[in-house]
Amino acid sequence: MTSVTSADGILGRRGLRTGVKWSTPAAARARAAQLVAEHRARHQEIVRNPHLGAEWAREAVRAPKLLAAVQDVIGPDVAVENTFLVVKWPHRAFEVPWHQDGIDTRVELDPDRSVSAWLAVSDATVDNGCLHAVFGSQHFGYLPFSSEDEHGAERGRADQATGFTYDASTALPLRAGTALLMDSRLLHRSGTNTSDGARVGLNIRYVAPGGVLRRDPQSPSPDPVAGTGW
Ligand SMILES: O=C(O)CCC(=O)C(=O)O
Repeated sequence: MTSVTSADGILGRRGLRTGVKWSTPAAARARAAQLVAEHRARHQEIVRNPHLGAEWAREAVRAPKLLAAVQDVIGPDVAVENTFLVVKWPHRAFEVPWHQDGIDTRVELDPDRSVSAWLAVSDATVDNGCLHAVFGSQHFGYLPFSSEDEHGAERGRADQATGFTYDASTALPLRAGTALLMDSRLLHRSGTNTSDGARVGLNIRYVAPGGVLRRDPQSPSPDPVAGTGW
C-alpha cells in the first residue's frame, strides 16, 4: 500500500492506473450482451447501485485482481460507496459531462481514502463512447460543480465557469474485462456512442474507513467488501 500520499495523490502524476483485469474478455462480453438484452426494451441508460441487487455486479466489485489493486492504493479495508452502470445505446445522443467522481450533492470523498474504478463490460472504443480524462487534473482539487439533471443523475459536474479548459484530454479505449482506476478528483467524461453496438461500463467508487463525508443523510452507507475495519 502507498503509505505516504504525495502531492500527486494516491495514483501518481497522471492520477490514473489502467490495465487492471476484473474478468476475462469473453465473460465480460457475455455479461454485456445479457445486460443489453435486459435493458433494450426501455433503452435504459443508467442503473444505480447494481452491486446491491445484481449478483454479477456483487461479484464484479469483489473481483480479486481489481480488489487487490484498490487495496494497494487505499489499504485493506474497502467498501463500495456507489456503483453506476451506464449503457450507451448505438447512435443515441448521450454524453456524460466533465466531472469528478469524488464530489456531488450527496457526498464528498477524501481523495487519499477513496478511488474510483471504471470497468469495461463491453469493449470501449473512441466511437462507442469510451472515457476521456485530463491527466494530472487531480492537482486542481475539487472544482465547483453543478447538479446534472438531464438524465436525472446525481453526479456533480465540473463548472466551466472556473476558466479551466479541457483541451488536453486523452481518450481511454479499454478492452472488455479490463478496468482503470482514477483519483477521485480526476476530470473525466464520455461522449455519444456513434457505433452500431451498445457500450456497457460499470463505475465503482471505493472508499476506506473515514473516506466519505455524506452530505445527504438519506444516502446509503458504504457496503463493506474487504477487511475488518468496518
Ligand atoms: O460510463 C460512462 O460513460 C461514464 C461513467 C462515469 O464517468 C461515472 O459514472 O462517473
